[in-house]
Amino acid sequence: MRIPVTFCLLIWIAALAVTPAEARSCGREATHLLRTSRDLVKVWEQDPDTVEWGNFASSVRVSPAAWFRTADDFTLTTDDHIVAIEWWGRKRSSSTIDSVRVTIFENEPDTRYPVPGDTVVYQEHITAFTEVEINSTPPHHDSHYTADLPVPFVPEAGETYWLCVQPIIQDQQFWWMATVEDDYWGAEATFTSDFFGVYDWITVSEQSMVVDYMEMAFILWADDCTVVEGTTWGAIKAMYR
Ligand SMILES: [Ca+2]
Repeated sequence: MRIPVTFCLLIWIAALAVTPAEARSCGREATHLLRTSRDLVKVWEQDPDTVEWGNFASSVRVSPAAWFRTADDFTLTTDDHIVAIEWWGRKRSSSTIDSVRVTIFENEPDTRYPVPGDTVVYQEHITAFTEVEINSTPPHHDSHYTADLPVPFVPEAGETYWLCVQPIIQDQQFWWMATVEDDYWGAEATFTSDFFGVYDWITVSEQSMVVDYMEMAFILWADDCTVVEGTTWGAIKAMYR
């Protein structure tokens, strides 16, 4: 017996109508990292160095006004939608982070070493984040931070970008924590600051008198709907190193 095409179409539409919403949403409606980690995919991972505890200034101090920017590079092989990030850092116990400015720059390869370019491709302020202390050496405290991005960042596949994380602090300082050597990728972290009169990006080791080489600790999470199989951190690492 032949079954009419229109009948089959009606059956298919009816099946879609009874499919649970979460099965079709593909995680896009649930982007809070701590609640829905099963819906997110780790696409970039530079873990913190909890042996040396290296760090470098990266923040906006409200009073007296000063800014410090440390940035590190990354790339993704597809246009994954980056919806959440993790980072680690140090601050004094008396300091409270008001919000966190996340800036992503284009890459500028045509200088004596790669640095962030003039073009800002993403900038948002995070007002909701988690802060979990992992080490205490008073008056300093090292913590692990987790946050959703207010707006997803959609990179162009294969492009290199620079991430800068700057907590906004009233009267103190924040230092972004360094990553382990095994997770080094691309170029060394770079730095600028009006406080130090450094307005052109230079490497952290060039700015510092005590740091030989440094890259920063951060993790990028993508919405699982946008991740293509084989494009996770491990695959990228194997491809480029
Ligand atoms: Ca790097």
